[in-house]
Amino acid sequence: MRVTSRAPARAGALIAAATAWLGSAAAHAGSESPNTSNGLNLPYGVTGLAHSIYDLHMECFWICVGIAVVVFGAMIYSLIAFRHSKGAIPDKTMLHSTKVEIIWTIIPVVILVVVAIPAAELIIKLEDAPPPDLSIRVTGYQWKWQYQYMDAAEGIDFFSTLKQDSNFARELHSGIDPASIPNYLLEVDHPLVIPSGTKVRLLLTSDDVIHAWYVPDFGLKRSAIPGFINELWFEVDPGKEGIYRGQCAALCGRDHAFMPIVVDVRTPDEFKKWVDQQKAASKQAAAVEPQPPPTARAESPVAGAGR
Ligand SMILES: [Cu+2]
Repeated sequence: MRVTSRAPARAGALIAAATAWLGSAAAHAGSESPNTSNGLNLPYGVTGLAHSIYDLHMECFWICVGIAVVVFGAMIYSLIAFRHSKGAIPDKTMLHSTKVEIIWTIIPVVILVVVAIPAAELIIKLEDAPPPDLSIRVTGYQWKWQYQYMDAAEGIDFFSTLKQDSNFARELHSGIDPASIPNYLLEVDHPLVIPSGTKVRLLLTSDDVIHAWYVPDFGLKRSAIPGFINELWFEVDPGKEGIYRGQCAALCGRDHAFMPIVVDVRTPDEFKKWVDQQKAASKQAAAVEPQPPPTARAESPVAGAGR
């Protein structure tokens, strides 16, 4: 009696949980950015590399589905058709059969080779960076990112840190409901701005511990390691301008969860305008910046030498 009365309640709870999960996935899909994730599968992404990664992932997925159907199909059919109650007698002719052992070694090897060829091609494509149109040096710190532009945007240099409203809300006993903060823990003060339809190369390093720069919609994740420069490149499809979000993906210390990545993808024209604005603003700031008094400048090398 007990079992039968509890079962529907448990099933109801499971259905409710599944509905809530699907609901959150749908809400995620409908968020403000052109984020291509539906919360259930890999995002299709907005770069050629991300599309290739997605296609390979789906190819492997369908191979796995095919294997599962064949293996479980054979198992379930055998269990039913040759069950003991039907008077089935075990067939011992296949025990230690060399022929069978060769077959079940060769078939998985062929499947692995079929998967390994496109996987190797894709890895080469990921690593083989074409000459970039724009390079940006990215440095990870506990717990923020620094973006230093090169090439046509040379001189633009800023830090990207967690936005203040998220930072206040995350404090213990802050009294602020995190649900009231838009993009809670996924918003920064200064996003990385890049142009679409342009080959962008990031040169990743770190000033303290290992961090990792990860934006799922670009299909990319790479470690930022002190003393090393890692490279990654991408080209966002034209027409896919918008805000893309990611996070540091290497456990880098106490505030690891609080160094999100926000990329603002603009059209090449809008990006050029932004670069001009940034350059004009930094020129203005340099003109206004007070110069240190001459005595302080003369004294500092002496003070440094004495230490
Ligand atoms: Cu980090």
